[in-house]
Amino acid sequence: MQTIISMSEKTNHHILLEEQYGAHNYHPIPVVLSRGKGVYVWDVDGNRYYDFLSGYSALNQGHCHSKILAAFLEQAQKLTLTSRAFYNDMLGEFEQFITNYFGYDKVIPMNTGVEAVETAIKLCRKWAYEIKGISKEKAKIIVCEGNFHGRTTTVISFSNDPDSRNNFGPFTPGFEIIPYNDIAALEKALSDKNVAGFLTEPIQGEAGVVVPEDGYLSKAKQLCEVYNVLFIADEIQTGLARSGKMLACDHEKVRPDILILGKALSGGMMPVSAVLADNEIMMTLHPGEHGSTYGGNPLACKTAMVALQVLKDEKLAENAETMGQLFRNELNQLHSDHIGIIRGKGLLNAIVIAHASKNAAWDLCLQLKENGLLAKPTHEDRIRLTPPLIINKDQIMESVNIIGKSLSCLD
Ligand code: IF1
Repeated sequence: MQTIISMSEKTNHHILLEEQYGAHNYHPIPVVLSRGKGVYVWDVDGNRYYDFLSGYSALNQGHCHSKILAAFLEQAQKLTLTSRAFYNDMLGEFEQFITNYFGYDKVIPMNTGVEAVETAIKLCRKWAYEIKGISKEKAKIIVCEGNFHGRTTTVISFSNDPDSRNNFGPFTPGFEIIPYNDIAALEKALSDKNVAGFLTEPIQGEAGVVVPEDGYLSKAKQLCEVYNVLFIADEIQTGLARSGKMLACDHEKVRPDILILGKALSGGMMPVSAVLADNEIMMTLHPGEHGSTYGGNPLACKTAMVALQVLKDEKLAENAETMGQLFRNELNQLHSDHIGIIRGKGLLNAIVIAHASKNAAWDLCLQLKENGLLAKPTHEDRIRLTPPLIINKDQIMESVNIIGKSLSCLD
């Protein structure tokens, strides 16, 4: 059993419990958190940190947002789950709220992000056979290299990340991988009459915040219209104000045919995801053809409506835009030889470490932790930096100081 050294007794205790009794499918930064509020989290010894991971963008509204928490607690004492065997007084309200909020005819409420991605894939295939007229079992969905859409067997079937795929086969057919940010490759792939959809992240998160060139999304959408293919946007990580607009697709005024949301849809309270589309697509689904035990539960619906309202009331997209620009500018002002690339949109950013040794990003994250900021590498040389969208100027400046001070560990 691994012995954790130079950790407090409390920290060591919790880490060893996970070591002993939990599967080892993660390699966390060695810190044990016990409280969160706004942009901050505290560990079991009372040390405070800036949270620059934000639950992988599930905490856009900040930890334990008072209004979202109040709604959650109020509903939790009334009615949490009915299943879809019966109606309840929250689901219809939520469906009306979120379809008006994003401008679609209908929504399918789900729980985790990957369930919403799976739902979008099933919807796309149903539409392909029953509306577009593709031959049965022939529907193909185009995806991009470097994609991350979740970890179910079908979704990893179209991943090109060996860690996500190795020894999990056999895989689900019906997907073609093309290079990201490559319009020519997309047009070539779309010439296949069996193509039903193009599934993409507007900004690739796990790949290390890869922002496509301006115009990529709008040209991709136009091509999908020409070839009668559904443009499916996975905005689970990029959406809900993270990129400086309500949706990352909004930067190019692109309206996806199928919009996938998750993570911050509940403000970090519980898993809530959703798939939005218009009637031509949605009405291909009939009773008994898709569902989920917790999908659309009253607790999720109430929580999500308040979480969405907070994004607008607190102008979090605008704040993400201005604080993101400040953050990238201040990082540039560090003029550190260790920072190769700074990239991102809004408060979805990453740094790529120059001349990174094997553990450079990990070592930097350990130093950041010692200096009061939590982040985690996405790869050996890059670190995603995604604080809650409520962060203010002073907190950005203090965080950049912490990053600047910590970079010296790479000297
Ligand atoms: C882990 C990554 C981020 C997502 C996009 C769908 C999903 C995710 C664009 C699935 C989930 C999470 C999963 C979590 C870590 C985190 C992650 F590192 F895995 F890739 F954010 F980049 N589409 N991303 O980012 O949503 O089913 O998890 O609710 O699996 O370690 P989920």
